[in-house]
Amino acid sequence: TVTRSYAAVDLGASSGRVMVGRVGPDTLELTEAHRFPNRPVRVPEGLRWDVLGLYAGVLDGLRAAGALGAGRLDSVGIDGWAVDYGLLDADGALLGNPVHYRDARTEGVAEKVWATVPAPELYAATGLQYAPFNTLYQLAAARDSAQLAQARRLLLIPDLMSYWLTGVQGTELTNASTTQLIDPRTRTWSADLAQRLGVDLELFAPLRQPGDPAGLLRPEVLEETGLVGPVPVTAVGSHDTASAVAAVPAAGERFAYICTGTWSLAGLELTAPVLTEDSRAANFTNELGLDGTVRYLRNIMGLWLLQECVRAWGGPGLDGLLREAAAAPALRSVVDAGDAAFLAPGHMPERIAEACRASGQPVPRNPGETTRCILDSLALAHRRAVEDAQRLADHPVDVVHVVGGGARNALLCQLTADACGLPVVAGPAEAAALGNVLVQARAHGPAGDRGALRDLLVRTQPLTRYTPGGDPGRWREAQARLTAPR
Ligand code: LFR
Repeated sequence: TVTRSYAAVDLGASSGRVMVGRVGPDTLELTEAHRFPNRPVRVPEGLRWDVLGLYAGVLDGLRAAGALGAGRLDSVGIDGWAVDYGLLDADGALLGNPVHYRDARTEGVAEKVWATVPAPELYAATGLQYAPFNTLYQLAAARDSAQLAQARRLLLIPDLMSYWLTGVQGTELTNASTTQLIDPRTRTWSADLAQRLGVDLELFAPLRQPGDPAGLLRPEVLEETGLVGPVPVTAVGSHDTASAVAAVPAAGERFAYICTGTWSLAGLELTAPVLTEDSRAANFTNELGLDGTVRYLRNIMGLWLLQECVRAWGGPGLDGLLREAAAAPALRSVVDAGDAAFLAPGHMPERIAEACRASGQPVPRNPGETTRCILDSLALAHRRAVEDAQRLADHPVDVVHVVGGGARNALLCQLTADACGLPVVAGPAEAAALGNVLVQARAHGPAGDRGALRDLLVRTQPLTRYTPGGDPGRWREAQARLTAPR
């Protein structure tokens, strides 16, 4: 039997990594080849991504990935965070540093867009939740900029990396669905919407599906990385959340998932979008997934709240904080982890304290208590999202899968099980990289449906089960503190 090697480039908001996945009929092994920081940079014009640094990290990673297997790779796939993009001029050169989705430029922009296309109509046409950073609002914010006037092409970040590696341009569908310019029923551009909002769809390179070929590594890239050509690049679910959902080790359909990391993305995998007014009011999104699926989910601030506190506290170790949090009083104070007030970087402990004060709850007294407040609040937000999704989509579940970095956080997983009143299956932590690898493996090996991919995960990945416990009434009471009129 053959075992093949695939490199998964997975770009997160705080770090990038290149993993090598070895896949055979009964094997799925992931090895980290290289990890590098992704640090947003604040310049006078705002918050920007260091996209050249990121690309350099990708090249270093591919070199390290090759070194693990004598320079040979069967394919490379790239996934990353959504919505952000680079603009290219008529020569194909990058125009400026891509803007960070946490930049303030989109403040107040949505209202202007809604004056042309009212929010309910926008939701009915795209199924996308309201988030200030959706590409559509970013483009509206940039409307009169010199840069956009000069731009001939827009590439989402993973597509930009892919272009630099291969010279070939494309727009991968799962990530394209986060632009708010795709109709989730037809799974293609909404020309009508684009026209009404003055977005030139010619800016976008042709759509490609997960599994499609996306070019070959350029000779210069082979030389720089020491890889032996030809090495194909394969489109994967290039939205990291799409790759992570592809790696949820579920059996059957009655499951919810929570992809945890900088964000918590909590919801369901569906076969058709939910475009009702109730769904809009609950701010659920219909992003596109593999094989005609819809990722019906809600964005929750996630471990960003903790990452930002840790940064403010000067970087204490996570283990110590989690021990103190486990010993701290439970559900003493909770905040609304979906609140956009937590979106921007900076002063996170103060902002959490302020939210506790404003809702008449005790202010956490130390980092341990603040950490407990964050984890309780995340579990509470997970509970709400899992409950709301089941009701709005009329799709009941028996289990919650926690994948991504938070799957390693035992306290968060147990609290999530307790809050949801459902068993939690935690793992894999590297779900995005695994989903990336599996889609490549499917494109280059024997075909398998999503069920077969998930079955391989269940057979090969270590998973941890958490049984719900405690008094469910306490979570209802905590939720009421956030929703009570004051
Ligand atoms: C997670 C993620 C989310 C998206 C946010 C911004 O990494 O991709 O799915 O809403 O980042 O792009």
